[in-house]
Amino acid sequence: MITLYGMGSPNVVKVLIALEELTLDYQFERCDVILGAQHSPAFRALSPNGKVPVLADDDGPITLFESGAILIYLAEKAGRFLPAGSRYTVLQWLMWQMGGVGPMFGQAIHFRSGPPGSDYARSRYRTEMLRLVDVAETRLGEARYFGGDDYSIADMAVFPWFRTLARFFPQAGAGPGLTRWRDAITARPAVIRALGRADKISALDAESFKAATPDQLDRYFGRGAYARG
Ligand SMILES: N[C@@H](CCC(=O)N[C@@H](CS)C(=O)NCC(=O)O)C(=O)O
Repeated sequence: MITLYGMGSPNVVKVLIALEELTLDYQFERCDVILGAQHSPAFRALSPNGKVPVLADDDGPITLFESGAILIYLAEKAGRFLPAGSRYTVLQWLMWQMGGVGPMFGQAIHFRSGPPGSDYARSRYRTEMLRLVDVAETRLGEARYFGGDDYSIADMAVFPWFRTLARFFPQAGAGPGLTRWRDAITARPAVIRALGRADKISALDAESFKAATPDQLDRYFGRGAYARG
């Protein structure tokens, strides 16, 4: 049995999409990162990095953190979505997502409306986010999917971040290439199932945000008593 530990965030949604696409048997275990569950010894035993997603597969057995590594593992396990003929192109775009899109979109969203005094950070991350959006638009103007002709784990990695981006920056990512690509992926039955599940998990995350104490929020955001340096 496969267990996915996570929340409703884009890095977890990537793995939900992969599991649904591959029709693998899995269970989902919510880790309430807003209230601090990722700091428990039990979770740290699964992931020394203390972040989600984490995937545990009894077959192996293996326990993995980092969504990109998890996607590669699942694709190789099932023999799908990482075609031999475009393997390195797919991995290139997957790494582009992991090293660029995820961290930069995340920061652009975090700083979009503050905190006060963060004009420099807001402009810096927004600028890099928009540059990455342009790179994606150019790629999808020349290829059907990030890896080329075939839908792959690179698309599964990038898609949830553009979905999240659209909520906060509706004008970004509205070009013809990205729109065609996003519409094609949104229509996939496995993606519909994954997003349905993700939305229910996100509703629980939203409740945790409301229930969180100021101290729990400070810890989650690495600020106040938890700021270092
Ligand atoms: N590069 C990692 C990023 C993981 C990550 O940042 N996870 C966030 C949720 S999307 C998290 O667990 N945050 C909790 C925390 O930072 O304490 C991946 O793609 O798996």
